[in-house]
Amino acid sequence: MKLFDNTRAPNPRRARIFLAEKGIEIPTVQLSVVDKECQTPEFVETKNAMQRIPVLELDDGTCISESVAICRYFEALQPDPPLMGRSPLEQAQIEMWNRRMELDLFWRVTYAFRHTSPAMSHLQIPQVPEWAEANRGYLEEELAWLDGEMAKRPFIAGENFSIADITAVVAIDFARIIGRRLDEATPNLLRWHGEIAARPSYKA
Ligand SMILES: N[C@@H](CCC(=O)N[C@@H](CS)C(=O)NCC(=O)O)C(=O)O
Repeated sequence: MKLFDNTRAPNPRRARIFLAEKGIEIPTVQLSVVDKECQTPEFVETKNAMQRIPVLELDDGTCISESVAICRYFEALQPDPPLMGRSPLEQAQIEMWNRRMELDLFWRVTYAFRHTSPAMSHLQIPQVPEWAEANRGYLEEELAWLDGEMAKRPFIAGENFSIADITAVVAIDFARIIGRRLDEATPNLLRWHGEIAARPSYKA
């Protein structure tokens, strides 16, 4: 199998960190997002009609896209260490937190970036700067709220590292591209980020 990837793009990084936590190594094929290599007829026809990476291609040619679906596949193939929960309750809680991190954090940053960056103007059509600005505001609210949550527990979804930490750390790192870095205003998030960044998988 192989992973269609880009080392600078945030969604593929989610899959790479997940794989690193599992100790799984697979070959990657690097595609350029800005050069529209996810939009070639061959890619759209045979890899992902949604024109997005990451994509996992299995040895029989089956392709799985969507970061979480790729993670789910590896979680089922290799349950240890568990990153998506074991008990029904853990699974539901991690799912809840991962969705929150994706919808209310990751996508806020993505919209703020894609709707203002000149580098994205040929990919994000139309760009709506007001939508970017609105998402910057929502992002600030989300970071303040999440800081309060992280005063209560070590990891995003509870006592253990999970896919929700991966989504959150990738989103927060991605926010640098819009000039937003964590600071002392969110000390609990800073503590959490420092611990996540110390894990070997962070460099994946
Ligand atoms: N929901 C998808 C989103 C994937 C996505 O947006 N990937 C970006 C790279 S971070 C991409 O391929 N963009 C290509 C483009 O905009 O043309 C997932 O979770 O995998």
